[in-house]
Amino acid sequence: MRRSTLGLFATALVMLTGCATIPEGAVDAQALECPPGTEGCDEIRPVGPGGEVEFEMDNFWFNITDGVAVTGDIEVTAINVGPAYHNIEFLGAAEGSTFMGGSDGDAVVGADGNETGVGVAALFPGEWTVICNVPGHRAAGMETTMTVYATEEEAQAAIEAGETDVDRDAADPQG
Ligand SMILES: [Cu+2]
Repeated sequence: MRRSTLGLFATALVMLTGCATIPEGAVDAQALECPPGTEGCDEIRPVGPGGEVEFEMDNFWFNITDGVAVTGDIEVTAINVGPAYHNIEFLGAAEGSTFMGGSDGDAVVGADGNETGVGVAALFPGEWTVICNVPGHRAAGMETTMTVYATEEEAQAAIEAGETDVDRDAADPQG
């Protein structure tokens, strides 16, 4: 099901001519606005309603517990149900995400043990790899995927079909 959806994105991409730097899956994208007096701005950002997604995390797993993501700025709530610090990075998130920097690098949100954090990930439509980038944690199991839908209609169809990411990993969070 996801594969055929991504095929549609690829078809739409053909219409976006003249922008060689647009990422794969960028159905609806716009360049960042250039500050007055500058030139050469070619950063491309996802445009859309975004949405809200909630993750639970612990040593060493993620589970998406609520929400659905549509392209745009997606509010990401990270509920840490364990004792150790973890963060959430979407590999390839666009400019406009709340990149933490420092030792967290391109993570968009982090949370200490039994705390909750909120960040924003700017994502194009597609299936994204989600990791905790604390050294060793990805290899220990903190890697999952999250689907970002191109439109709210697509997201609604996935909800009605019971095909969203919510609780997908709950039965076997270590898996
Ligand atoms: Cu971690």
